[in-house]
Amino acid sequence: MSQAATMALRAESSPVEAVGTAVRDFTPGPIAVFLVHLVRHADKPLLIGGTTLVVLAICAYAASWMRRFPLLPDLVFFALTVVGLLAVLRLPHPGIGAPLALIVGLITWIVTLRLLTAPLLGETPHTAELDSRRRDFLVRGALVVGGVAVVTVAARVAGSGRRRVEQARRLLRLPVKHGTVPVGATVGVAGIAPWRTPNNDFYIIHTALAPPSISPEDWQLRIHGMVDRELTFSYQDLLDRQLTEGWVTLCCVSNEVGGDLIGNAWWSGVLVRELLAEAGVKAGANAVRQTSHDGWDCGTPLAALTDPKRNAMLAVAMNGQPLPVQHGFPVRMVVPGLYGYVSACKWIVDLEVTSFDKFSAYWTDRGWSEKGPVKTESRIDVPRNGATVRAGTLRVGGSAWAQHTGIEKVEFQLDGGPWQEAELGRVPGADTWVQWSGTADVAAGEHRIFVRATDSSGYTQTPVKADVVPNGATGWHNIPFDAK
Ligand SMILES: Nc1nc2c(c(=O)[nH]1)N[C@H]1C(S)=C(S)[C@@H](COP(=O)(O)O)O[C@H]1N2
Ligand SMILES: [Mo]
Repeated sequence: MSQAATMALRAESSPVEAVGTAVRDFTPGPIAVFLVHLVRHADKPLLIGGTTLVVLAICAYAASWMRRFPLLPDLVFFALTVVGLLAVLRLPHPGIGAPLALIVGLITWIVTLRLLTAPLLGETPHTAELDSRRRDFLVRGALVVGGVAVVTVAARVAGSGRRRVEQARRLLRLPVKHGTVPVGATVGVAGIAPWRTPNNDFYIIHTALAPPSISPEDWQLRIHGMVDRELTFSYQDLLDRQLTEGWVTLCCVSNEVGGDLIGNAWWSGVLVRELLAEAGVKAGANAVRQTSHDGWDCGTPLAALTDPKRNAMLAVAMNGQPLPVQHGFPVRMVVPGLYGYVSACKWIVDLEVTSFDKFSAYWTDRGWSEKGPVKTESRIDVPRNGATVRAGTLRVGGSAWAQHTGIEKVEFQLDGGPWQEAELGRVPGADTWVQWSGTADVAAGEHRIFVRATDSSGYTQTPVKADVVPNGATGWHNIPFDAK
């Protein structure tokens, strides 16, 4: 009921989400990492579903004691409401909707429980009377179920803040290009991840249980801290400026060797270095703390944002579309060459110019490194892990990346034989991934293929395996396959 009321009231986040968030925040670092990074998309359904189940179980249990302690369910639910309120109030933007929804939920619970159980309570009846009491109970039960259904439908019809923001997003017409995939970027081996990642396939990583709903007209970015003058920008302020556009590959520090937490898109936005220059960065600063509307934060080296050769931008569009809500609508940061957890703040609202010794950010508090430059990596996309292929000449291929350094060479190796140099797709700069392809002769039987990349600094990927914690996995991606 609280959930339904949340929808009706267009609240930002529901009480269940708030409790889920609190559970997440009070979970020790390694377990939080497990939830957010390893369970990936499933962590939110798990937390929200888990919280709902626990609440339902507690309510059911309390109700089963009602005959003996008539006030117990009310007390228990009151306690749950207080927990919910505390959880909601510790959110960065609690709003009025969620607390209201909790109170609606409390009243609903008390009323429905009385309504439902009235026929069952009281003196133990004679068998004749029992039937009519049961019927009465069933009728009341049906009424409650019907009531909940009506309210839920009404809440949906009333619409949510989320849908309003989705609508505002759809109506936006931004002066941006769609980006044309450069000729030669694709090496033409079926099965390699597309060079441009469509928005719908782009990996999603964030700690928010529900992405914040921010209308462009409500959005503001504040730049403050070690600056000569504090500045505030509206969405329109950004659009009124000269927009920068370009291809940048974004990847996640928790991408395992061979993993798919990586995507390449055409981004459009405003260069942060221009905004920082207008604010006037004071001597002694070396970091920028970026904070999102939902309170997540990350620390980025100031130099990466002010470097005239690195186009760090406040992006408003992705592949020619206004940013999808999941990817940070209306504005997010994109910094070539840094892992997302130290740079790619979505739903960004605050830039504080500061120094690394003065703060620590969300993931650094949980055991990840303060600095997160992207590590040079490569991946085999074809053949697939464990595939069965036809014996003879085999086309192999995949992707390699060393954002902002550039990929110089990719080599593959079959069954411990010599390393063979792969052909590379042509890319417009150093900030994107590169497709690679090659040809191998395979006899019938079991095989294993390895890949390794060398970047433009001359570094060749190490075979030494490292875990994703604290600053990115290393090792050579390799997969087994069969030829017949
Ligand atoms: N507000 C917010 N921004 C965030 C995060 C987050 O949890 N909250 N996660 C970061 C991480 S770890 C990564 S890898 C990228 C992922 O961006 P994407 O979901 O658009 O692919 O967003 C970054 N920005
Ligand atoms: Mo990430």
